[in-house]
Amino acid sequence: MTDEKKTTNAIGLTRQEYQGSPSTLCKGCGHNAIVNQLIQACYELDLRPEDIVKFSGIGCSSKAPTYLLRNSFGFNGLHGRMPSLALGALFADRTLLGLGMSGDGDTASIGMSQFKHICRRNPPMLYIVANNGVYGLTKGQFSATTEPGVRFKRQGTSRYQPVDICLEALASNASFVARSFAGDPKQMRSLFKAAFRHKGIAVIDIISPCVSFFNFAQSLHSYEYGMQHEIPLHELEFVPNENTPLVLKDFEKGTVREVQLHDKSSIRLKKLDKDYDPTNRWEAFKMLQEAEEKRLMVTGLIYLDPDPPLIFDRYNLVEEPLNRLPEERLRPSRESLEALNRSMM
Ligand SMILES: Cc1ncc(C[n+]2csc(CCOP(=O)(O)OP(=O)(O)O)c2C)c(N)n1
Ligand code: SF4
Ligand SMILES: [Mg+2]
Repeated sequence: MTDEKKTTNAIGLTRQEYQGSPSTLCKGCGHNAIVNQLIQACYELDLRPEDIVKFSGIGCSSKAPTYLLRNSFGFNGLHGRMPSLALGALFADRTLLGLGMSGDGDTASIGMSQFKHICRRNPPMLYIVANNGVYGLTKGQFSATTEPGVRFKRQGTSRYQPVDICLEALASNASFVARSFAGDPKQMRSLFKAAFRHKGIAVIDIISPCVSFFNFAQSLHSYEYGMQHEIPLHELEFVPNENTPLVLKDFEKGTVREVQLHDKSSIRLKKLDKDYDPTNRWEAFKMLQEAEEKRLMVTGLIYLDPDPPLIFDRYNLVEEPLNRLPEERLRPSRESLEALNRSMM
């Protein structure tokens, strides 16, 4: 046995035990790089696979949950309908943590309305959009995130302004919004760890090149463009709770900002070029708008509300998960139904 196979984390699991079936995606596909970092983040965070529930829609990106966490529950839904599936399942069992994986077609084309509504509801879930700017599974049609002017072999040219997934998430009140690049494994891993610890939905838009249909050097979704043009907002590090001070620290001599999450773990952000405060929603809008105008690939933690209400906090729910309640406790009594009917007369 190799050392990696023997080494276990704090709950006694090896990295291998976080893997799934072998990938059937193309060699070099960005989605594979995302899966690898998800496996690593879950392993390093000591998450129990049985406490995670995976969701996806349709697309190469939506196949990806099969390649990790073989012992987790998983639901593969209809194209663009992952959010309603996820909300239902997470509402039924609120001991679980959601991991959703979708594509730019699945989220920003057919699934846009569902996406916006799950953002505003804030369930406990990491929602990844593996954004390659193309429909990969159906062999290369342009999607809602393709930049205008690009010529595809068979589909012609995309004519419209692209949808910015981070802007849409922010406008829909998502409580954690980030962008990353499949060619930047360290940043992805830190963001995934922070996202798993976040209280609510964490939307991460990951530029994830499709090497078979849209990896042209001039495309904003290619490896070459990302490698040459990625502009990280900051250097990110996730700090587990035991080392974290209880206050929100500001820049220390203009270099490091620590943003604390609700469980007292934190994200340490090392300033690179400019000061950037990810807890300021207006600053996030402005930054995204400027990046879009100048066609910049800005990555990092874009927005964070460290302690937002979860969807469950807005309902008067019993303590136990709904899926464990016996039928007699789920069924309203005859008297309560009659009272309800009377109240509506
Ligand atoms: C209702 C419906 N419409 C269309 C399709 C065909 N279809 C399957 S995957 C897909 C696009 C997937 O693109 P994306 O979500 O970007 O995933 P990728 O393959 O690029 O990772 C489409 C249009 C479908 N399966 N269901
Ligand atoms: S077609 Fe594109 S998106 Fe699909 S697996 Fe291949 S490289 Fe990845
Ligand atoms: Mg796609």
